[in-house]
Amino acid sequence: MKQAIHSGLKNIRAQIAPLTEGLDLDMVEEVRALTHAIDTKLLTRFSPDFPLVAAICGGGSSGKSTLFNSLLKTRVAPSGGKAGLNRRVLFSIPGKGSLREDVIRHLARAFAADPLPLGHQSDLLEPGAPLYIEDHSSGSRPVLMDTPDFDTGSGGRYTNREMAQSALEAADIIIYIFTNSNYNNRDNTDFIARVLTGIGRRHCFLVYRVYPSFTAREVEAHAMTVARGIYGDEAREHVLGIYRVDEQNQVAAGELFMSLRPVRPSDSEFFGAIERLDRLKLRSDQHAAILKDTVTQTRLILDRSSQSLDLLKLHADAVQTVQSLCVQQALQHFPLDHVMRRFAQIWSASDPTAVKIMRRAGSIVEFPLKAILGAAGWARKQLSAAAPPSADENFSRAFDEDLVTAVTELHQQVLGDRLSVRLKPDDPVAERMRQTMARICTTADPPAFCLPSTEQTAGGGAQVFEVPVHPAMRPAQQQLAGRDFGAILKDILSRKEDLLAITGNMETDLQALADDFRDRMGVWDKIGQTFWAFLNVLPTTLAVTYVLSTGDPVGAVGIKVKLAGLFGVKDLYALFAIPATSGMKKADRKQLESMLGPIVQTWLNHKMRVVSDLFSGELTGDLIDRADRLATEVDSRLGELETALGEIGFQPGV
Ligand SMILES: Nc1nc2c(ncn2[C@@H]2O[C@H](COP(=O)(O)OP(=O)(O)OP(=O)(O)O)[C@@H](O)[C@H]2O)c(=O)[nH]1
Ligand SMILES: [Mg+2]
Repeated sequence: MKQAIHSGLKNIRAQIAPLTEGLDLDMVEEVRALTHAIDTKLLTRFSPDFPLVAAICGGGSSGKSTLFNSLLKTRVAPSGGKAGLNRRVLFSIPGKGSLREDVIRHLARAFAADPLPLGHQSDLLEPGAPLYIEDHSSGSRPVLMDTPDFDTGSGGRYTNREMAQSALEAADIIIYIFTNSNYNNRDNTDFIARVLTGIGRRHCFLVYRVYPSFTAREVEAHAMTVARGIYGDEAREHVLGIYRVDEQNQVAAGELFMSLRPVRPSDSEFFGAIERLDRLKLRSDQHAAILKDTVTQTRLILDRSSQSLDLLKLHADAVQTVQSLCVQQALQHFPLDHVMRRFAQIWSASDPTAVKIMRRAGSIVEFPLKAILGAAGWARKQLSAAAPPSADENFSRAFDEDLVTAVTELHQQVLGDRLSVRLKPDDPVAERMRQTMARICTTADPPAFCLPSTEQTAGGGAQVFEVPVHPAMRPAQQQLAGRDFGAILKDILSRKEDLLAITGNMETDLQALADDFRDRMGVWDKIGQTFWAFLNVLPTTLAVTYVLSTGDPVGAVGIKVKLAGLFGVKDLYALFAIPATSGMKKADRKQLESMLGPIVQTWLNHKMRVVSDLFSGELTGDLIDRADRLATEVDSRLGELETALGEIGFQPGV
């Protein structure tokens, strides 16, 4: 085998199981079969004179042990009695010395247990490691295997299937023996088909134990039913020979060995046929077939894994998005008094002296703001730190409600089977989700949400994405579910003061904002005066009427300030109700907007971050961290697998 292929296979072997386990992919059997084939069929390099391995298999009491004995002209394998007699595999191992050691080592890989020499016949009646006898005949007979049946059992469980499966997997060719009572048993042929044709199809001899009265035509017809059951349309290419064993009482009595007769004119005498098998050709054909199937199967697992990775990213994206929507919900009400007052203090502290004097005289506030203010003295009052108590109380209550609602919603969503993400169709997150879903839904095995009915359009033109929880994230979910929600809520509410505080960082940003405004205005122009007046009139008129909205606001007397949201959720607006009587001019309104925007944005940037960090810490952080780590790991494994397939350089279907 070429070095590159060998290294590619080793890499596939190393990556495939951790990849699918990490993603909790429902492909356990496929992965097992693949790694088993790589281990036992591809990575094992044996000498060219290594014998073929032929498994005699079939249903219970079909005559497997009798055939094994007949081929070897011995009576070591126990036969007769109840069906399901043999509980373990018996090998005939040819030769002596190094070849025998080679064979044993190779067979051990297939069975995960070293074959032991057969001590007593009755050992075969107990489950355990495979046993072997030595075959000292001359000629190049394959290693023969007498195997346990695969159809006895009760309650839907087959007693010996696992052992029978390992035997079939270890074989290069199969000798399938059947009787008139089980030749059309689909369950049996399905089983063989699954094991035999899963990775690297293998050829077979068919042996029909039949009444002497059956014609050759009948025997061939029944045998072809079996062949089609195993190989489907390719039956003829894979059947090496069809033989009949006529029922004979002397055989049952142990007086005679079975004798096999070719059924079709093209079939040659059985013993000669198995000795003459072109070992090298069979093995190299089989090797190529296994390699091809390995590549196809790896590609399939890789595709399913990358679909699952998309689902994982979609899930993590949905959690982040729901969280950012909940953060907005928690910040729906803005403590405008508080922030504006602080900003006004910062602003006035940096006033030039001349302005300070004039302001005290109350002469710089112009109409219509003068009318709203009522008296110039009002402005001075606003510069004291005390807030009007009623506004603060209102705000505090609204903030509590918002916070509890947001935390409850986030908690419920993150713990559910699916997340409902409600977005406007032109939202960039919606676009991203649509793209990911489209990619997932065009794969061979699309998940349930690809059904058109699950993409709903909700009221207000919003679109609801139903995003399922990724199976690999269940443990993180369960961990969160195990925590006391009341305690989480209490914890979050206890941080309320921190959430509302104007922290050092925000202070710095507000200061920078004030400097920026001043730079743009110049020291002593009319805009500057109006600006200052606005700053002071705003808290009383707008305090708790601020609403954060993702919708396009309608309303004649509102001021709408467009803001940047979190995680790209767009169309975020702060809405301020302006008293209809204020008689504000369009130009004033424009200016008010340009002033409010940056202040609200500064507050929002800080608070979104703080609330978001709090929600991450209490609710979503672990899940998102795990999803991120897994996604990184899976990405790298997928890359390794692509490289490995490139090294093998074998295109499926070629
Ligand atoms: N009459 C007759 N009986 C046979 C013939 N071949 C096998 N038998 C009998 O069929 C029964 C089952 O044979 P076994 O060789 O033990 O069958 P097996 O497939 O190994 O059975 P398990 O190991 O139990 O799965 C025994 O009683 C055999 O003597 C035959 O050619 N003619
Ligand atoms: Mg048997």
